Amino acid sequence: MKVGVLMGSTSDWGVMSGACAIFEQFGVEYEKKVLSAHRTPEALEAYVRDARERGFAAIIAGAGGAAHLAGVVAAFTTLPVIGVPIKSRSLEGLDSLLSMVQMPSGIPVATVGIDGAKNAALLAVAIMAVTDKELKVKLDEFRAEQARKVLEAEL
Ligand code: RP5
Repeated sequence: MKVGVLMGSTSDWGVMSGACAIFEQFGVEYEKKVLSAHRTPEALEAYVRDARERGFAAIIAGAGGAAHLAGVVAAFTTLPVIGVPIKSRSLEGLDSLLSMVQMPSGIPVATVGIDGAKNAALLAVAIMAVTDKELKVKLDEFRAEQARKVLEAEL
């Protein structure tokens, strides 16, 4: 199983690369691609429609401004969709967050915080770890290591 990492523009890569770094750390296969809900709607639909058949477990979608990417992805698939609102130039990402988080009932997008690509990837890992025991062990180790760092922190 793999995860799709979509973004609306190459300008989102600086943030979305954080998700890819998590997948590399966990040894999760992923596919990254730039597709836009507005600039390339037909190509986006084609990509998402057969994502389940191509072995995807979840799709992460990062976009900024009028950030409709994750919602449109969710409209075309019943795979779990995780949205990453990207900090925008004009409104600091509040526009991205609000246009992503309030999905109509029945078409969910799990929206993380502004620029929260790392958490989006960790959520995808958690979804896959429900059935993947090896990944569950890695996730537990990740949490334990994180806790250790907090408890050993010196000021
Ligand atoms: C959105 O518009 C993209 O996801 C990006 O966050 C934002 C700006 O895109 P560019 O104008 O930098 O291509 O579609």
